[in-house]
Order: sequence, then C-alpha cells, then structure tokens
Amino acid sequence: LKLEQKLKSAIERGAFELHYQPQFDIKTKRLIGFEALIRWYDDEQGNISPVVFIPLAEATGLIDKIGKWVITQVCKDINTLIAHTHANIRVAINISTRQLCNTELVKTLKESCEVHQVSPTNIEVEITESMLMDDIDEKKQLLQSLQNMGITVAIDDFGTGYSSFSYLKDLPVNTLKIDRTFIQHVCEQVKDEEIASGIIALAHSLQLKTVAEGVETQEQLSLLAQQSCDCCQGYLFSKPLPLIDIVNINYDGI
Ligand code: G
Ligand code: G
Ligand code: MN
Ligand code: NA
Repeated sequence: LKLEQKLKSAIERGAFELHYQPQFDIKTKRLIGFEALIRWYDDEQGNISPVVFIPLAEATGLIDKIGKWVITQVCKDINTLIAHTHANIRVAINISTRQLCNTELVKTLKESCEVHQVSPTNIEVEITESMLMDDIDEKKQLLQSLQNMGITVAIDDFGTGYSSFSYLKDLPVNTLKIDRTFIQHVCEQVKDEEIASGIIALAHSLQLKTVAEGVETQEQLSLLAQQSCDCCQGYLFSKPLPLIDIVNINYDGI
C-alpha cells in the first residue's frame, strides 16, 4: 500500500519524466524515431523502475492517469524532437493492457494531437502479444481506429508472449519489435540467430517492419544488417535520455 500511496502522490505532483531512446534505419543509417520510456524518481527510494510501478498502476487503475500523462507529454515533446532532428520522426508510446481495453485511448490520442498540433503520423503505439489474447474483435476495432488516424502499431517484445500467428493475420499491425532476449546472444547462439532471422522473414512476408531491441555491439548490428532487419535501437547507439540531452545530440546517422 505504501508504494501505491507514493504513486498516487507522484501522479498529483507530476513526478514523472519521459526518456527517449533513438531508433535507426539499418540500411540508410538515418534516425527514424524514438521510443518514449517513463521514469519515476522518488526522493526516498530513488529511481523506481516502470517494471515495478506499471504493473501496480495497472492493478490499481492508476494507469489511466499515467497513460494520459505519457501521451500528453509525448505530444508536447514531439515538435521539439522534429525541429531538432530535422527528420519526420515517429515517437513510440508503450501502451498498457488496461489502456487497450478502453476507447478512451483513441480519444486521448486524437485530442492530444489536436491540442499540441501534432500529426498522428508521427506517433506509433507499442502493445504486447499478451494484450491481444481476449476480446480480439474490440482490439481490432481500436487498433483500426488508430491506424485510420495515421498512427502505426508495433508489437513489443515479439516472440516472448503467448504468440498466436492468427492476430498477425487479423489485426492492423505495422511493426514487430524483436525482443532484446533474442538479440543479446544473437552472435553466439545459433538458435537466437535462427529465431531473429525467422521473425524477420515472417515480418517481411506479411509486409511488416522489424525493429531489433537492445542492440549493444557492432557485431550484432552487422548480423542484423545481413539478415535485412529494418531498424534498431539499443545502447550501441544511445540509452534512453531526457529531452534536454536528446536535443544536444547530433543525429545525422549511425
Ligand atoms: O525503460 P525500462 O527498461 O526501464 O522499461 C521497462 C519496462 O517498462 C518496459 O517493458 C517498457 O515497455 C515499460 N514501460 C516504459 N515506459 C512505459 C510507459 O510509458 N507506459 C507503459 N505502459 N509501459 C512502459
Ligand atoms: O519492454 P520494452 O521493450 O519497452 O523495454 C525496453 C527496455 O529496454 C527499457 O527499459 C530500456 O531502458 C531497455 N533497453 C534499451 N536498450 C537496451 C540495451 O541495449 N540493453 C539493455 N540491457 N537494455 C536496453
Ligand atoms: Mn517498448
Ligand atoms: Na522489449
């Protein structure tokens, strides 16, 4: 309960911050966008990971407010990011289970884009496979509404959830993000290499793009380039950084 109280007061005080991790096109080496990742600094406990507080926020319903805050903040930051990078970038927003069960999400995104004069084509949403297990028709409609606005849809942590290929057939999805756990040993473990190339082949045969997550070495990048993976993000290029630091970096390419 203690952490729940802290979380409530953090929401009221606006104690969250967004960090942005750049994503690059592997072929052209150009910056294509950023993933927004929430950060919470607590005076007593220091940084509290979203791995800890997002599930709590989900369970208590506090995610509704946090999710809205993230969307609003991304919309506030997008024009700064575009101006600084001189690129028509997309910013990926992580969406949680509860947000995807509610048509409020579409309304929030639409209103936020209008208020902050952001084009929805500069936004991507990241969802996970486990969010797609039930009420598939409702989710299909919701994702279709987002796609009709111009927002793209990425499947995060692809391959780690309860993968069912049927949703790839039925749902409006644009991108598969290959989970970091497959990338980590992709140069040493033949199985990881085969899984990565399998995901890329599947994605391409369905006209989907692939993003490799957690790329940390030049060797991993070279292998992924050989496998025709489309995009990448990871510590090799940059860790997630606050907006102030992002705008001090030159993103001419990798
Ligand atoms: O950045 P980090 O590795 O600490 O993120 C840990 C997890 O928290 C990731 O699974 C990520 O998807 C999730 N996460 C980060 N930011 C957000 C956010 O704004 N909303 C939601 N729902 N999840 C987030
Ligand atoms: O589940 P999701 O993919 O949204 O989580 C992204 C998480 O991975 C974030 O917490 C981010 O800080 C972390 N991350 C991003 N790049 C790297 C990397 O190259 N190596 C490692 N170990 N973690 C990374
Ligand atoms: Mn993500
Ligand atoms: Na991931």
